[in-house]
Amino acid sequence: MGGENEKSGLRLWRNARLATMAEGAAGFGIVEKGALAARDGIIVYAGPEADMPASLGQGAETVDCAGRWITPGLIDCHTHLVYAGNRANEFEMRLAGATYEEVARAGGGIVSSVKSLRAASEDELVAQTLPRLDALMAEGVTTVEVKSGYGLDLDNEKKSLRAARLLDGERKVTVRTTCLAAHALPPEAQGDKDAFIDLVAGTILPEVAAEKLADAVDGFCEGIAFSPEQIARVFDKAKALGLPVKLHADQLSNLHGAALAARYGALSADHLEYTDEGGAAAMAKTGTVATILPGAYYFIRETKKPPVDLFRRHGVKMAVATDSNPGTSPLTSLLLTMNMAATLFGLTVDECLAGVTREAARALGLLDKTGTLEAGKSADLAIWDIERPAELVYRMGFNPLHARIWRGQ
Ligand code: DI6
Ligand code: FE
Repeated sequence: MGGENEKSGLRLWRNARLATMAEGAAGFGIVEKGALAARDGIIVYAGPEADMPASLGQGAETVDCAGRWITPGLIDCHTHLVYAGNRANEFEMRLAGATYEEVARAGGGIVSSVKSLRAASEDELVAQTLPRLDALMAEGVTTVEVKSGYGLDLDNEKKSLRAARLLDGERKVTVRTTCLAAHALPPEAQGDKDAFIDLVAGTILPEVAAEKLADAVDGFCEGIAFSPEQIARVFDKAKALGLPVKLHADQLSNLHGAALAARYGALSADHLEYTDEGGAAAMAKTGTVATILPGAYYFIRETKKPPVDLFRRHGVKMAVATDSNPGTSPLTSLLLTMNMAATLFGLTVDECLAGVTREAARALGLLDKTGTLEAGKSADLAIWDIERPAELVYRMGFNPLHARIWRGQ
């Protein structure tokens, strides 16, 4: 693959089966005998090879896909990928009977990751994060969202977000950053949640916005974290700064976080195990995506499932993500995540695949740029050695990726 060909800008993948995942297309938007052409990293054609304009075939650097499947590059729209160390010790505590909330209240949990992150330099954070990013990318991920939330003071939140911003200089992948300063109460706040929210809304968010370190703002609305009123103050500031919001909502109890997120026109509300019908209806009204995170459900042995049927009935779109984090979801496989979403929550194969492509793009506000195989979008592709799309959801611990293409390369 010569540099000259790449400079000519036109690339063609032919003899492929496409799952375009285009909105409204039935059953994955399948195109048998398909072809996809991209110019300068942007898709200019995706459809039947027989219908492709002849001009696109001429002078293009051409790849014969030998009947392999092409899907949109996968998108992990909810991760806490930047952290230091790990919490295998807490895993052992939980195996001995402690719950996630008990571990958190005993000074473990998020706060122990805060200690480790504060002690790490920006370079160390990047170095510790890259293997996790590589694991995601090895399964065809071309876009990943990365949250802060283990810094919990101005300098360390900024350090986390800067580390996240550095990742896409190190790898061929799109990184979107989210400021999750309202994740947990740091020890120095001495129990004063309102004062900490003052710091988040008054200092951290404005500085992060001024330095353009975050693409969105998130919060953790939960008994062990922040109340709906406190989150509302964070969201008011985010809106004033022009940043879209998303929320960790109703994960361990129903504080009506889904409805709160919807009220602010959030891109997504995430987790949602305890969300009720009012929450689902509110999300439908504002087009807030429900991000389903089966890794956390599995790992903390939650038993309450997110109300998938309510989301379907109300027409709420569902994304599926790893929630990759050291405490509740040390998971760096979107393929396994899809299997969990299907096996644990009953998502269909179509819903799983849409959840890690089109709907994940929607949850990041990127649907106009990626997430489906359609002209005008970035040529972010995953090419698979499979016979049918269901294999991507069906297998556990096997990676059939043949090639990963990011922005046409
Ligand atoms: N919910 C989660 O599952 C993660 N954060 C959150 O708000 C847990 C993060 C951690 O335990 O480190
Ligand atoms: Fe999370």
